[in-house]
Amino acid sequence: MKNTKELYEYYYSLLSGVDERINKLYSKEKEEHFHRRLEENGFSRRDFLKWASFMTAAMMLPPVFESRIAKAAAIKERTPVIWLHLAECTGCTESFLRTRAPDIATLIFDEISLTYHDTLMMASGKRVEEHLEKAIERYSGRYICVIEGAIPTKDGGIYLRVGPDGETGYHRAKRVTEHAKYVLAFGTCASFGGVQAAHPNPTGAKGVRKALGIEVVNVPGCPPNSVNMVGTMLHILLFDRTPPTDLLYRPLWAYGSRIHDYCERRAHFDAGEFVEEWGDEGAKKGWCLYKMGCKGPLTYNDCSRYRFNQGINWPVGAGHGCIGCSEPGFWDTMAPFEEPNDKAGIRIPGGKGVEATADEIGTFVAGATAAAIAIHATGSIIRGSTGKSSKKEKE
Ligand code: FSX
Ligand code: SF4
Ligand code: F3S
Repeated sequence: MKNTKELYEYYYSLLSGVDERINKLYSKEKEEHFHRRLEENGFSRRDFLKWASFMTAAMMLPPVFESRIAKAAAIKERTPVIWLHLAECTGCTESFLRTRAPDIATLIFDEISLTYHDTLMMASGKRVEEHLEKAIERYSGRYICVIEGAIPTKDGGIYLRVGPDGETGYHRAKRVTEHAKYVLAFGTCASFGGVQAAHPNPTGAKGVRKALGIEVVNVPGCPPNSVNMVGTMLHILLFDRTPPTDLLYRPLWAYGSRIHDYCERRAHFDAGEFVEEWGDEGAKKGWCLYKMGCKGPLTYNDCSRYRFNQGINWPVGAGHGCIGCSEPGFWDTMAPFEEPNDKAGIRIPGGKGVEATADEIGTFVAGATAAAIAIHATGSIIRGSTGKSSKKEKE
């Protein structure tokens, strides 16, 4: 957003949009049915409101949205989701299944109907293919397509074949996204290619946007935390539009600040207290992991705020530096992951290397992240959210 007026107009349009949808969809029976299901699953109305309030804050929406999100989540339309797995490890689905309030989010997604999910479906083989065909035909132009995994593009995409007919991942992704209303790339692989695209990238793996030349909302991370996936999906379900993104097409509410900005070890960074060796006194005291290779100052993501596995822990909390897994090309550009940053080619100026003071490091980091920050500065002149994300775009 360029200024307060634009921000106001943006929120106002979201608000009137959601009010209009609530008015159109509202029925007492639907709402009661939803609350009955919550109760049956052991959740009180208060638990649900707490969840709605958490998601509102996570999506960086003003508190005026809380009650609307609660209402809209309870009476939402059924929106089919077709969820494909391409070249990846399935860690993104694993992370998604461990949502913060698993059963509330799961309940909501149950109700929106996950029509096709490669991993979670019981059926296999030909039956699955038929099911996919039917889903595409029946919900054409209405479904959300979620893609996990990169798309190998070299030699006609032969390095990834899926299903009983050996269809290439490229072909499958193309035909499913062609009829989707929104396309979401969950994980760094689907967003930017991920590990498959690491040098020398023998299969020509690319992120979905680049491989297919279509509009996609990227939700990177290897894996992304569940709040980012659930929030992005919720945003589309509730507002019928994609959230504003940065220039890498990542939702700004989730990727608008750095890991370093909200890190629980940040006070130690500022005080110049660093872990110097694995297992040393500093490590035991929870000091900053910058000298052990932490890429938190270079990485835009919100793991330091929301963590993983229902908010239990996250990489830096567990004692390892952030490896920058939500940034494009992180396998190549952020490695080596566990070496002090000067060995990773992230050098502190003035020849002081790791002996530099926190201030000097801070100044350097600010310089080193200038490019990334520029992406955000420009990106936050918000790439407007859209009501349709699958239309072709020029690469
Ligand atoms: Fe990639 Fe996701 Fe890393 Fe794994 O599906 S982002 S390898 S956690 O599983 O795509
Ligand atoms: Fe946290 Fe890493 Fe920043 Fe240190 S460098 S404060 S561990 S994000
Ligand atoms: Fe990835 Fe760093 Fe979060 S490594 S999981 S972006 S803390």
